[in-house]
Amino acid sequence: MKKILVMGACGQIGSELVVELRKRYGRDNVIASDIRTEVPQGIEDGPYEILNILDSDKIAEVIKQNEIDTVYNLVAVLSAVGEANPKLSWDINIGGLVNLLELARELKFALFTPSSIGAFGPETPPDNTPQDTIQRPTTIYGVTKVSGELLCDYYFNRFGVDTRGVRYPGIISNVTLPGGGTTDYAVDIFYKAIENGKFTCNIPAGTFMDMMYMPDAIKAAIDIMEADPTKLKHRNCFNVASMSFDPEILAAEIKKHIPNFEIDYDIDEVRAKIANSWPNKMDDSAAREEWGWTPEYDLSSMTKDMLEVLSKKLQK
Ligand code: AKB
Repeated sequence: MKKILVMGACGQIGSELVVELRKRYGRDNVIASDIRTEVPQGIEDGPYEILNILDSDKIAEVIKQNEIDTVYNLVAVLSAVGEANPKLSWDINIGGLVNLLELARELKFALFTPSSIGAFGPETPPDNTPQDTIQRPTTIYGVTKVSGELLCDYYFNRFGVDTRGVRYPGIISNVTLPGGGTTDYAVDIFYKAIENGKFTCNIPAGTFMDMMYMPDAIKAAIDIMEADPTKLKHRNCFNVASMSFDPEILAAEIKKHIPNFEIDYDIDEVRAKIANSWPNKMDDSAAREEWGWTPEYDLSSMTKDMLEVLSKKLQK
């Protein structure tokens, strides 16, 4: 039986991952942790620890006490916030990861750390971005993501630590809002479409990025940690994809359900520049071949589900 610790459990991915992990492995076998003292609905019904990723001693104590064998590391300063505070981004994203890698080496647990489309840069081939290609990101977030991929590879090759990870697209979800990313518009648009019938987008029309619906993001995280390790050649940086669109295509899909919906633009130059340096659409064939990755949602099924779930939630 797995004993799991989720770090960054109150964030966009963590708050939904904890619920799914508890369904699969049992409530008491999944400890949620975050720096927050107030626990969001959905994860308050199971074990919770206040943990700072920079406090190795406290993390070690919780891991030893609970005989943790798997850690999901979802703590990250995202791309746009990172540009406003590069030192914080490095300290949290890399300082925190090094702490966990050292603990994993000593205490022998498996470690999931997500990378991102942010690990690519303007010199990367933007269409069907290959699994192995040029990675020269121009954001501090991207620098931490490439460094993280390499560090996880290093700890696996040098010390045998069971590190695994995927390169996430922008994640679209309806439980916890994302914070400080470049792809956040693709979540915000749904709230504004339902509340106001109108959305002002901070990313220019014509900017394509990979996106993924949360149930697929959760599936990717769990499936890769369950995968047969002998089949994994890329371990820490699998491209995973399910849909790619620009704001106009997403708006047109929403209009099929809300015909009067309107989009206009007020561009955030920092986010626009970041988005422009990222791929349009990744090739995820390595993940499909090495551990059977298959997403369940496309643009049309994601949009339908988002609007249904959010309409109910926002009515309350
Ligand atoms: C961001 O926009 O910073 C994140 C990401 C794509 O990693 N959502």
